[in-house]
Amino acid sequence: MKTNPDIKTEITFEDFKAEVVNDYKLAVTSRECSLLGRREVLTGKAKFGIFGDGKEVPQIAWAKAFENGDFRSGYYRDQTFMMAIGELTIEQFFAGLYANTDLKEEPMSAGRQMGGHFATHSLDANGNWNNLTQQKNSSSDISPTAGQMPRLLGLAQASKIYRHVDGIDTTKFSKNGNEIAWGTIGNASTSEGLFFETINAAGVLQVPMVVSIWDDEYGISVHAKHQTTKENISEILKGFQRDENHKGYEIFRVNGWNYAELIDTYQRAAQVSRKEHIPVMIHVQQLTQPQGHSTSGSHERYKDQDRLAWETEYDCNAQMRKWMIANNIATNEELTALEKEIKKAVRDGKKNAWATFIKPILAEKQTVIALLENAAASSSNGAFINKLRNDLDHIDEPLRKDILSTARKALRYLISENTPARTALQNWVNQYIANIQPKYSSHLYSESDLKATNQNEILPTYNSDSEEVDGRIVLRDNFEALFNKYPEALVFGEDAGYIGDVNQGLEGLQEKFGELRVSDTGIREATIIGQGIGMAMRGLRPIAEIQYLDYVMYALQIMSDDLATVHYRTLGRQKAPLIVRTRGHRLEGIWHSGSQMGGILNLIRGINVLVPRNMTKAAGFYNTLLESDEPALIVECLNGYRLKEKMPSNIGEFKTPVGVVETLKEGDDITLVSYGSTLRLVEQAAQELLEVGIDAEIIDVQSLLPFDLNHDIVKSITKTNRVMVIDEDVKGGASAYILDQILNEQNAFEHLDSQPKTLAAQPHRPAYGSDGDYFSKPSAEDIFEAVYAVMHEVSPEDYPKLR
Ligand SMILES: Cc1ncc(C[n+]2csc(CCOP(=O)(O)OP(=O)(O)O)c2C)c(N)n1
Ligand SMILES: [Mg+2]
Repeated sequence: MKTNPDIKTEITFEDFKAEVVNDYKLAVTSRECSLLGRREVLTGKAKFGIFGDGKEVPQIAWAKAFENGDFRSGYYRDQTFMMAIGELTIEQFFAGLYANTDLKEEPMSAGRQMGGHFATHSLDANGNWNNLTQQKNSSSDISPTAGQMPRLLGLAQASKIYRHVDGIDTTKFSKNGNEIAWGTIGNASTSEGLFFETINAAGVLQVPMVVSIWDDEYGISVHAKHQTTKENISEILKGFQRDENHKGYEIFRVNGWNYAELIDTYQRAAQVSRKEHIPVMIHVQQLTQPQGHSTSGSHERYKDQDRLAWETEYDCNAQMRKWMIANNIATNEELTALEKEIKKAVRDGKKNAWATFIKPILAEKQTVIALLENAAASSSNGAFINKLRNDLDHIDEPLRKDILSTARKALRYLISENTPARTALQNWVNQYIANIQPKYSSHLYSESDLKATNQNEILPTYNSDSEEVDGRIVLRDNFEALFNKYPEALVFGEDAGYIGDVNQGLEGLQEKFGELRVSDTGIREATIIGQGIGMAMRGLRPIAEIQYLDYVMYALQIMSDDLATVHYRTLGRQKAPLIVRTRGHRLEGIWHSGSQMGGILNLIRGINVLVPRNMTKAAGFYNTLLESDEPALIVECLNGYRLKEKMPSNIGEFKTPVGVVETLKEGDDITLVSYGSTLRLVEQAAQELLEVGIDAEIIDVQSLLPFDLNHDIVKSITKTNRVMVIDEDVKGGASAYILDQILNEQNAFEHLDSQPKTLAAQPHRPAYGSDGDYFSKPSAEDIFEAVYAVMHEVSPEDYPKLR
């Protein structure tokens, strides 16, 4: 069941009628899914439902303009569109509602996302690209309102890059940049900053992006008068309209219940955007929400009688039906018969989806019942186990949780018995967890051959006449080599283009590679990341620069909600191997100290977080990441650009491994663990400690996510039996993360003779100036004294109290 996109060619009235009837069929099918979906939630078969009712007809018009190669970035109302492009069946709709973990049944997310969050597959099961030009593409949805907007910008920008940049292999990604990125957003969500930031940026960039605003006057219960100035988003965005002298947008307005006008509008929008590469806004007004916002509440609570009556009359499906009868496309009787047929088809589809979902679970239940019966028969606690068995047996439609928790509880009754039945149950529980846990936890990172941790180290090489240069020169020359090697690589950010970034790591590269590949952006961190996510999803290799680590905060929401979850939430069927470049650590002042590592680290699981201590290490990370298929945040040391480093002779080739630590100094007394700029202070303190007879070992973490995969830190601790983590972040930040890894993942506890320590900053942000820094973050003296105090505790005679 799809809409026929080919409405531009000459057709007979009979063909036309058939097509309209088919569209109506789609609209009603989608509506029936919504109605039945709500009932499934209310009767407890599904947890939560949010549906596309009231938005059916415009989505069919949109689907007719949507071509192979195009991308959607939308939100939870778009089920009709997904059905109309042939990417969502009735069965799949319900499989999503039930959270079926089988990707074949639930292709949107294998049950990881609640229903209404749509996606297509850009990658095959091995992580290889499908040919995106031969399929209709939907980037995977996220729930935060307007969170789909930044990515939309990048999806559109990719077309511009593909049309204008030479040398890229576009086979799987683009046909001369003809693809449109289509966005959808609810009227209320246009109040979000991300919406305005994206709209402005797309106007500046002039990219083929068509945004539809589904306007039903409400955002849950909150009326447009609380959301939008003048209660009209296209009215207030009028200034974006292009004219003879200025580039800008084409803005359309159309009523969401007017089938014929909708089709015409979407055709015109597509034509102008595809051909001229301009952004378009379609304000689809007068939409309704027949069942209210979601299954969590009813709209009768906040809509008055007049509004409810208006919504019944102007329901887009009802209006389409009326129009079809008025225009002799179908009779009332024909449509009634069709509607009956559709109701049955949806009911049948729902039943099939449920049967498919529950079948394996019922088999698992029977297995456990049998195991429990055996266990009960041979156990002195048989009565208790039988009770568990009977309770499980009474659950007709169990969750996996019911089955597994019953089996685990039964094991407690068998602790002191050594029977084959117990072993069988133990084996089943272990095997079940091994099989089922990945359904919920796999694919946070790449599982393909290209995964970052598969990239082996290649050391930088040096000639006898290798020069000592400023660190930024190593970076710059390395970027130049990379841009030569990868025509699909590009970098963009504030001041990244014309001047070659604030620290000159991209100096001269815009001249060499052009303004599309090395570009300046507006001050808009979230959409800089969005550009990167969208372009990476379409096969390019973007490097998005966030000027300073402190301003990653503006981008953090989208990195956390979107970038970090792409691969996970699609079970590895979409990826965005974006590299985020930033600089931080040990500058001075509340918003220029770049220390908030713990917050970042904990919010972006799914992204590699790399903290190179110098520019050669940093360059090596870029080289590694470009060979991999994973996203990463690389934090360069802000105070390292002018420090001298030897220029490697294999620039662009050497690779810093991900997840591997480096020992910077060997020693026997204590292991000091740190990263980034703080290491220089640790090294200084370690030298001074030698003078009082304390020989510390220093380890550079380099890679916070993933963390020390070889467990080298605990190997060091088996020698020193002491450990201290030193960090410029607040206490409980990155240092707590590192210590948790050392204690819980590496089991360092049994090798420790002293309390494991962390040394971190004051709980406030660092004050300005060198003294502000000295009294806010750990200093070399702080480190010296903290280590000395550990040794004092070990041997007060050898290390008498310092102060
Ligand atoms: C950032 C964020 N804030 C709040 C929510 C909760 N929420 C979900 S949908 C919604 C209303 C959206 O209304 P609108 O954009 O008009 O879309 P509609 O549901 O009406 O189609 C809200 C407040 C959310 N998902 N994300
Ligand atoms: Mg709304």
